[in-house]
Amino acid sequence: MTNAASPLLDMSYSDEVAAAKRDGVPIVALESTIITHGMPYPGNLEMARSVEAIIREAGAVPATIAVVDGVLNIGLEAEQLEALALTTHAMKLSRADIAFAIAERRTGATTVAATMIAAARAGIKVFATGGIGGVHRGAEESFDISADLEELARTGVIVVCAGAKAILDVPKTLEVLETRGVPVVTYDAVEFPAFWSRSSGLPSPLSLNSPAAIANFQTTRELLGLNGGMLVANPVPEDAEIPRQEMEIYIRRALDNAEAEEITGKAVTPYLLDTLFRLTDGRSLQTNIALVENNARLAAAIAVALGD
Ligand code: PSU
Ligand code: MN
Repeated sequence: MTNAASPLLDMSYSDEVAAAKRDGVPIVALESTIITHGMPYPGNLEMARSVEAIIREAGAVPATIAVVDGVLNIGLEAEQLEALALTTHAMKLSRADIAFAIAERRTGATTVAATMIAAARAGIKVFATGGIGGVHRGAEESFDISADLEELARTGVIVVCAGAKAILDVPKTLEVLETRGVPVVTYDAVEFPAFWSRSSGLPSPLSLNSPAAIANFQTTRELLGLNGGMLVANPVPEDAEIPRQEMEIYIRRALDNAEAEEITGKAVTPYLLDTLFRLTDGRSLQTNIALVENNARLAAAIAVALGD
């Protein structure tokens, strides 16, 4: 059967998000690749539910984004969220293939890049996640640079993360962001954070100390006619962090395994995250959940400060 040509994008809002749009309540977008490819079940579902609850407590509405059977969902109902956390066949969608999943009626989880595209389409300006994709170590050979960086340069959404994971080449990731004109703003610290660790050893290009200042900065960029997004880096809470030196040992081992097993392309990030989960006896997952929760809180405060 071929689908009849339709002028409308197959996009659907959850009841809660539809009401928030109608009533002008601030909305925070959430990605779904972190659920399907970033964490094992049931930790993934626990994280997804707790992050949504934190956003509601902060006076905003969560919109977890995913393509389910060809429908681009902006906000998932509770049963849909649970089903997605249990799915083992979801595609990992970025700019290159989000429309493929819709056109071919597939189910897929959105990465940072695809979530930004969907959020912008739905008029949502703030998005919370854990870590962004970036320039992989050895990118001079592999050319493995996440499409997340290019998306930040072109799509006007504020992305709140815990910095770049040290599985990446963090200095090169910051260089690419600078070249592409993406502001990198660390919240309440002068050092750019490294996901599981508060420290990367690198100064943050910019720092701001309040959600209102971050909102005002993005509004000023828009007034100046600058289209792209902004990366807000929020250091992991101290009581949940794994120190950099300790993490580096596990990361080297995970990278060696990835090379020995010849893991490439889209599979690289999920493979490394899973290996680190096992090497740290699940501690990396607890840290990951704590930092996403922390980011959800800040993203909600920024959305409230933006007033939409
Ligand atoms: N970092 C995490 N967990 C994740 C990801 C990154 O700690 O789940 C996901 C995000 O969805 C991010 C994507 O956008 O991996 C980047 O993948 P790639 O490097 O293939 O672009
Ligand atoms: Mn990649």
